[in-house]
Amino acid sequence: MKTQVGIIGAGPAGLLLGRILQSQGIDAVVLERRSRDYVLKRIRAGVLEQGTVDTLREYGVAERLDREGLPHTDMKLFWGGRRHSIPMIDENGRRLTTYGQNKIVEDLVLQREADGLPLVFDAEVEAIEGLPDKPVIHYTRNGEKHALQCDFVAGCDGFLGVSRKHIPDADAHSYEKVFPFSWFGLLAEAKTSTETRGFCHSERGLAVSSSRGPDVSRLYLQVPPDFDMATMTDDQIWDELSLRLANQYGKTLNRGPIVDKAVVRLRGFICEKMVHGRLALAGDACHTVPPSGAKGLNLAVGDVRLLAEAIHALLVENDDRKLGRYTELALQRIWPTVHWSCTMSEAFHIFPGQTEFDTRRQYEVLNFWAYDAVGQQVFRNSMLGRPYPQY
Ligand code: RFL
Repeated sequence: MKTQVGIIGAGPAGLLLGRILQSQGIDAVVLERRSRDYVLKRIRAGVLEQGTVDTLREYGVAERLDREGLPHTDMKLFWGGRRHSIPMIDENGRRLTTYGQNKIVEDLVLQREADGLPLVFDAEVEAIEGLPDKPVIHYTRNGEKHALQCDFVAGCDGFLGVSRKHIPDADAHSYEKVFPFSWFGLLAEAKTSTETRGFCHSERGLAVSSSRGPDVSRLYLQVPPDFDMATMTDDQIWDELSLRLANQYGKTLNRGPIVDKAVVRLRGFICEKMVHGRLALAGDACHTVPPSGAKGLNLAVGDVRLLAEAIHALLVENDDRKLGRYTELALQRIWPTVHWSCTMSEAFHIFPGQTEFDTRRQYEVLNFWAYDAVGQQVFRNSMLGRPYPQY
């Protein structure tokens, strides 16, 4: 088999890249190790920057997002027994929109299938041979081995993927910080009350409540790093959420069946070497952010926009200058965004051995964001996202 661009991974990065390349008349094959059903049901991100929404519109995959996305113009932060609201719309009308990553993935998968373009599920990529110039992707599907010859390979296979391993010295160019706690992510069939929605600093640990639709809540609890979710019943989960998010504010959480649970370790990670010959990384394959900034998906979209332009220049115009600048430009967005996500993590979580002094310092950071004009701008602009770098 042969194609112009072999895309490893059918997450938001790989699928969106496929869509942009299609609009540029470039052929691609998307290979995904998981089943179709698993990919469509995977619950993850949901807070979209305006740039992400605009990009999905630009490439014609925002029809349902425009119908079902929930735009918000402020963000609620809770700490020290009070709720605080920070305006979240800027002078250009940019704001955040909540729309599940699983829906974005589904929209892109359905579009790709409707267009009759190759998207192979259950295809586990094992190696990329022939780098730097003549890449061949080797993958296994239903026990059979396949080889895909490519003019270019895009590694969009997430933090645990294989692509990064094919970048020489990737480890030597990588930076990582692992936080001493995890997030317990929950999806519940329960209406999210506007009175309990927001980011909460609690002495029991962070809690987050957000809405994913009229009758669906997305909730998170800070838990110990080695937390075993089997140790908590659903009633205990709701009790803990209530203690952190509602009780001390005189509010009540709407409860309902919990339909999805996952534990994720918080880490910041950046691999600064994103290109090797005709292989380039995008999205979580080259950076991971703690979810407290709600940035991972949004960063992936920024990478893919740049990468698609570089691939077009290389394959259509035989010009490799954009690819040569891809890493530098992507990093201009990645580092500040990783910094912001880590800053949010540091402000909202209870750290092992935390003292009252540490908590008061966190309150000062939160006060600055909520009540200082400069702080409000820092918070708003960081949440709304940085502009996309241009070649
Ligand atoms: P993904 O989504 O991990 O997709 C990678 C795909 O590659 C496949 N794959 C392979 N395929 C073939 N062969 C192999 N050898 C392969 N190895 C891996 C995988 O099966 C998978 O399908 O990476 P991508 O596309 O870069 O997208 C990144 C985003 O998924 C991620 O950054 C966000 O989900 C992060 N994130 C959030 N981001 C936001 O922008 N806003 C949020 O509110 C937000 N909340 C979150 C989050 C991530 C979370 N978890 C679970 C990590 C909340 C959570 C809890």
